[in-house]
Amino acid sequence: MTKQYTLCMLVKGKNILLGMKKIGLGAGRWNGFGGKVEIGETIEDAVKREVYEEVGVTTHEIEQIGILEFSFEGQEDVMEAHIYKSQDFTGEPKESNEMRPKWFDLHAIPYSEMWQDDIFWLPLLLAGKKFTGKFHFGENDTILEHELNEAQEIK
Ligand code: 6U4
Repeated sequence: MTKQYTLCMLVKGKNILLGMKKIGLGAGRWNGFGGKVEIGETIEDAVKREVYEEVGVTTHEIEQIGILEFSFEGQEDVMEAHIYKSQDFTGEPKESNEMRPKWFDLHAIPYSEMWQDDIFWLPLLLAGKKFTGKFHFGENDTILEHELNEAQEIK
């Protein structure tokens, strides 16, 4: 089954706000903010809710950048991650039970402590490009196969 998730990258000037995931999927890695889309909620509402819940920041404008499918060897469920960017948000980033936030210079993004797919698509997002793709993971969340394409618009 395909389940919908959100993932939002918060960018201000030359910096990006990432969160060290403390629990659950991707724990121990720096990540954007997001989670499952709940029943009865639009994807945009889910992005805004998760960003607020995880880091205490209110997003005013969000832009859809891509859709990525994440799958894992031996698991039927596919994560359909809706990737967003926001450069217009307010509020002081605050640690939550899920995330410990930290600002990073755009030239010092900690890719070696992030999901392995991020180095493929985050540079595109930061360059103002849109994309769709698929990443299939094996043991230790290592990429076994992937495909990534730039897109004019995301439907
Ligand atoms: P629960 O446990 O129901 O509260 P929820 O907080 O809704 O879960 P969570 O945090 O487990 O969901 O969602 C996973 C988050 O991790 C989403 O924002 C998507 C993100 N994510 C998953 N796989 C990823 C990957 N390969 N690369 C990446 N982010 C990923 O950059």
